[in-house]
Amino acid sequence: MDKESKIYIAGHRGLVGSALKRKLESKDYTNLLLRTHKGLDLTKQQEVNDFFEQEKPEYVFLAAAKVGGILANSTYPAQFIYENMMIEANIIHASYKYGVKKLLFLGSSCIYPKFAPQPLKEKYLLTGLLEETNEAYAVAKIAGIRLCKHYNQQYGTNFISVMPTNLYGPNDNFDLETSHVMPALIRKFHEAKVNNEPEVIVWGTGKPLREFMHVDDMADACVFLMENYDFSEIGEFVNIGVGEDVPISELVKIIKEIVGFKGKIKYDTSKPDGTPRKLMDVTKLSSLGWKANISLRNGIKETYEFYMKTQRIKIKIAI
Ligand code: GFB
Repeated sequence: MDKESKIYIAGHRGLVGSALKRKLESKDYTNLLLRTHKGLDLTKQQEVNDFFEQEKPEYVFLAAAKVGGILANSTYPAQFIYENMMIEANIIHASYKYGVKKLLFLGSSCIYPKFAPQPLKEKYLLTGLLEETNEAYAVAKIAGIRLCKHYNQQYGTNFISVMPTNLYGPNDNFDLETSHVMPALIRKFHEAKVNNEPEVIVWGTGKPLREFMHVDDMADACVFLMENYDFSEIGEFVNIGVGEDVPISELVKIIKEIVGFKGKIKYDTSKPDGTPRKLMDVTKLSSLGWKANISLRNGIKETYEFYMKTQRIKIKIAI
């Protein structure tokens, strides 16, 4: 990629897309192509084709997706599978049709079988049954990986895929029903502290293990791969993670301490735990020369500051 290359970030307002935008701008990429949902509905093939025909992007980061936490995934499976498959098929096909030089597709660690050996190696894809709470999303993401692979095989395109672990950071979704665990807990502990509540409710048993990566590390890894490696070098896809995980109960303790909540924690076991563990094997990524930088504690502190800043802005607007 040259600094003047026309680079389309699909989903630039989301957690990952906004981090990609920050990273590319900080590296002086000057020709970023951005569209909001209002201007371009990525589930509509004709709109996507017209956009690619008119704009002719040279590079594409496919970070647009319908995403959510464990409850959103299990409550709205039809929307998760339909919207994600439409977005992927439309963008990947248009990228082939209009001669995109290179595309990066973002998958997810939930593509791996529920009981795959840990840590998860890239070769475990499609070796067993998926976790039920996010099967719809996982099937759509697997379709995206295979779209890239088969377009490369048949048409000689250069579409690469990455599988990130659980991500968090600025511009995350802090809605208590649809968010992932990290933003949900930051908000729950903050509101409980401010309102002097005696306890915070945490979903599930607290026993599942999760690996968390700050989205700025993720964006750094994506740009690194786009700049340096082609499909012919990295193969079907690469895991992106930090290489270690924590039980949810430990994450709860860390967030409680950072926020400064003094009350009790109660586990609501009527809510699902999801997959017991999904730790990424990052051997392949390390061998390519990249590793994560941001520690879990520092990342959480920064995300909590972001959350408080947006809260203050909301209060100011309301006044
Ligand atoms: O982050 P999360 O929603 O998704 O939940 P997954 C992770 C774990 O945290 C689960 C527990 O065991 C939840 O039960 N948890 C505890 C909570 N308290 C809360 C809470 O207040 N909110 C939430 N959301 N969880 C998602 C998949 O799985 O991970 C997606 O559904 C995607 O497909 C994403 O792959 C990265 O890690 O279980």
